[in-house]
Amino acid sequence: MSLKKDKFSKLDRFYMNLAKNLSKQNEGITDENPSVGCVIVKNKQIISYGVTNETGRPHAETVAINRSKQSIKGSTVYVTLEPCSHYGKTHPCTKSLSRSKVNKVIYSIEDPDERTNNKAKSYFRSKNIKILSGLMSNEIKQIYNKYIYSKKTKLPYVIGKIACTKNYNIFYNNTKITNSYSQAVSHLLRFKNQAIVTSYKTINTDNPELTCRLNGLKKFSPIIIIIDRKLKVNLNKRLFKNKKNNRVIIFHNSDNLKKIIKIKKKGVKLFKMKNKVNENHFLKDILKKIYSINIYSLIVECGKVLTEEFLKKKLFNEFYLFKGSYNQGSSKNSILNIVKKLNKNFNKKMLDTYLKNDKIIKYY
Ligand code: AOF
Ligand code: ZN
Repeated sequence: MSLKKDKFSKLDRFYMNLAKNLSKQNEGITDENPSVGCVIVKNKQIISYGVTNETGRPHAETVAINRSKQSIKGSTVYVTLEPCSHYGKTHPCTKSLSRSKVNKVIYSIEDPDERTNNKAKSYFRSKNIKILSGLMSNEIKQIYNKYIYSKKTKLPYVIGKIACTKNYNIFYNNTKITNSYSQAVSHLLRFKNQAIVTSYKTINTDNPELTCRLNGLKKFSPIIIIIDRKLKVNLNKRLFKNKKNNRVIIFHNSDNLKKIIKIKKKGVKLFKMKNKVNENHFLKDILKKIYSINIYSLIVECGKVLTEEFLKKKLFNEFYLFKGSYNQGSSKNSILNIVKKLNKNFNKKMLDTYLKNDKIIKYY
């Protein structure tokens, strides 16, 4: 029996693994663009590396090309994602690499973006540059699962989140029911995703800030999207006092001109949804619109009603249940129905991180 020879060497794996780790560095802060890692190797030495820049540009390959202190002619380039071939906000990376006369390109997975998908191979071949793909593709696909889902379905990847007491009650009025470790994880979710979706009710009752308050990371806070069909949101709340109002978007269905003018004065963007007729598709239509404004990942952080609505319509891709360590509250604030549905519809696992006495259950 003949064994099929692996087209990749141990060293290829080593360099691609470095590129993979690099790509994780900017995950969540490259806007709608995926965070890509790139390592350039010449004469068995790493001569440069790059990761997609904050806010998505320049791309990883350009960062690596520009960082190199020596010519990259004759080198091998390892990239986690197929180098782009399209003219978007930046020049195609395929062209930049070919112009630099690299010898070989190894990328892991194909870019699902239609503008560039599966185009790099024929381009590099036409330029006599060796090209291989598929290295560590199973692992690297995991990193881009939100991006791939979003490009394929033309919808954002939706992550639900809710916090409850040990006996499954939620509280209003900003009472803390989970500890500071849980809160750090919830802020990490805000850091890693582009937007937060919430309801006017949550704004009016909890008065949340909805920022990422991990040390030094506030500038990477998500865009805030409020679902407020009848424009009932209270404009005196904390959210409208800070200067980031241009990062607040309200989806509504109202003709209340007076309120519309007041909201616009605050610098908040408004999107009016048409489908009064088909109430059933309201959330899905909002998600489609959110994708069209270049948001590919979001967290839904709201109360019982909107969470249940998302759940009923099967719009969550994954869900985090944060559970405090005390029995508190009253059963009128119970989310047991939600928990039952989550248990029925998803796989679950306990989050593997230190949380003192709290628990976070990931549904996926
Ligand atoms: C790469 N390297 O580091 C990234 C790529 O609007 P643009 O011009 O910035 O293009 C965005 C698209 O580029 C994005 O949808 C994806 O297809 C690709 N991302 N490509 O060669 C990178 N981040
Ligand atoms: Zn590119």
